Amino acid sequence: MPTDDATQPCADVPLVTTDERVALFRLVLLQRLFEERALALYRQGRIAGSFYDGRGQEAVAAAAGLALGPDDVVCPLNRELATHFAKGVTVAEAFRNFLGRGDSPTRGRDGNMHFGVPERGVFPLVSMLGDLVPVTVGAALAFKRRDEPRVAMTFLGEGAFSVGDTHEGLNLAGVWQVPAVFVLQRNQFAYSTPVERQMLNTSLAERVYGGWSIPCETVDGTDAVAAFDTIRAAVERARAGLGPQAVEAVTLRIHGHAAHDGAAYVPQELREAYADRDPVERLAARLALDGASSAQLDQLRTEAAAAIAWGLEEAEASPAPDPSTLEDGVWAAPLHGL
Ligand SMILES: Cc1ncc(C[n+]2csc(CCOP(=O)(O)OP(=O)(O)O)c2C)c(N)n1
Repeated sequence: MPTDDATQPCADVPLVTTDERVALFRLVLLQRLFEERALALYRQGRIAGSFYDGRGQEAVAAAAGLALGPDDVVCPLNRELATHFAKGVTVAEAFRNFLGRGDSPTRGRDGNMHFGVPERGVFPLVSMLGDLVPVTVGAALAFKRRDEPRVAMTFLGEGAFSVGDTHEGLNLAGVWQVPAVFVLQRNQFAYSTPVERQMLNTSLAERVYGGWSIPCETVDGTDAVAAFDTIRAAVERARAGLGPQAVEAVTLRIHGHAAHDGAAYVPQELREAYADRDPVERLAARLALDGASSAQLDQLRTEAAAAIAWGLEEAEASPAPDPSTLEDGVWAAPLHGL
């Protein structure tokens, strides 16, 4: 059974508490520990396909998820597990998906991050860069037309800025003044391409404001508290009818594009610049400054580790997909003569 009792870690607890900084810490820890565990599973051959993680980006994923209300919707990318958790996706559900289980969100069709739980406001990932922008704008347009006080959010990396759908979607968001929030994950690279080799004006905030008059603040993406304040303000402005909003979060993607990529292209100076800016440890230091004792911080780390272990155990007990369901959800146009 889900429980809020801090002494009883449980995979099925939505992890938002009244203390937002503690909630943020729980979320960044969950993403960090989940991904470390999942990477080990991938290396053991237990996760099919490839494996992508968001090390270095957890603060923004957590902040964005926590800034949303229960009726808001979000289209996360592949480095935003903390956003899923903030919206109530459980650790067990996420592990089931990665392990390709029959009762996972994608019912075993995907062994990775192309999943969502739409009834909790999390739309599944579409891999084509930029394609979630028009999806988000469409959801926000529906909220506006129905006069509902809801917000739609999505994330974009630098790579999405070279795709037409992004620009078409942002343009319409501006023209229609929809309640959408765009979180721009400026993690320095699109796959192995550094941002300055992809665009002349490397400020995503300037491009979004200059191109479509969408207000955009830039924030340190390794600082969960600053990211939360900034993203929450953007969400509330969008909800108040002030039109689409954006936040550019600057960080470094610590790992490569996926597990096969050792990120040898990241210059040493850049690595050094981020060496003491780990989002999880920065937030721990901030909590300590706020008065949290090391015993309290250790307790939160222990709870998060237990939630990961519990969720994985539950997922491992889940069944594999039933082969007789193989064609469920597959649509085929009848071809002439076949
Ligand atoms: C339209 C399209 N073109 C190419 C790709 C292949 N691709 C997958 S991820 C990626 C780079 C993404 O970079 P970015 O948006 O900066 O996100 P990051 O991986 O840094 O988080 C590319 C080119 C794709 N998924 N979609």
